[in-house]
Amino acid sequence: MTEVLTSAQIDAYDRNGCLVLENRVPPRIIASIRAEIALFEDEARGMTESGTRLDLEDSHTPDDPRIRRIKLPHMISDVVADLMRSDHILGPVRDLIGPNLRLHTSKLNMKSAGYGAAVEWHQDWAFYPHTNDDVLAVGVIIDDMGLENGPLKVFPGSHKGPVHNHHVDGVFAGAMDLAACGLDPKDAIPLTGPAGSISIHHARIVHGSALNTSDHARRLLFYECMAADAYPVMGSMTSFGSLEEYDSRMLCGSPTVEPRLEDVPVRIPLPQPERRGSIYEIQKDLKNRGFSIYDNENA
Ligand SMILES: O=C(O)CCC(=O)C(=O)O
Repeated sequence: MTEVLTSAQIDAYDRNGCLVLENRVPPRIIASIRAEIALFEDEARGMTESGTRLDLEDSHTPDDPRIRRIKLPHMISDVVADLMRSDHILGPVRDLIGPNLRLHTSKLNMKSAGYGAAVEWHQDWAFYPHTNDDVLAVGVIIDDMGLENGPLKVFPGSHKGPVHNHHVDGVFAGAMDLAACGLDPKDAIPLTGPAGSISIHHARIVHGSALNTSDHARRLLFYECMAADAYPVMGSMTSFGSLEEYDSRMLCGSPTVEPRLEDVPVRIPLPQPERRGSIYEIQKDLKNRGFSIYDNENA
């Protein structure tokens, strides 16, 4: 018995490591999230550097505010927190990885019209390996996501492959060199859909997205979560101070202190680069960039 997904959708997720569910979040919730974003845009005016709530584009100035990411939006926006705990999000996730779910993190990637930053190719799993790979990210599409505005792109089936090298000169750089990993960007597919759709991608799938050079925004709200019995491997970028704090991240079902151990490939994201912070900062140390050499058409 499933709540939302058909067996064909579950098979497709298993095979490809990704899914798009169109029109999953009601328009009134999307409208409320857009209204919240406008408040954060006001907050960014006058800021000179990224802070605990907002990650700013390199081209940001206090007079021309440019937000790259709203950090941990579920902690600073009730509408984002309520959506996270709703069946709109948790229904399909329970169908894929079971009834006991824990939040890893949330983030709202802004990718604004004309300049929104690229995210280099990577596997989330390279940042936070766990004892099993029932770990995924739900992306809530806030603006229509098409080929032109830097959609999330994935390599279908790559979630069943290796965890690729995300190090440069022996330091974790949060991104992979596609050519060195034997992958051709032409094999990546875009996860497009109208606002209110959700994408789901497996933590091991190779993915990334190009600059948004179009004239309309591409805002994507991520909830990253895992089965409650997936525990971070030591050295993972998942941190938790105490079991109580870890269990406060339960989204539904029951926590456990018995991790499920599966035969999954792991590379530890250590040593960490001196430049800490968001994925955008960590990826600055890359030598070979995927998205400066491939445009939206062929990336
Ligand atoms: O916003 C995107 O297009 C990709 C984001 C992503 O993969 C990440 O933040 O880890």
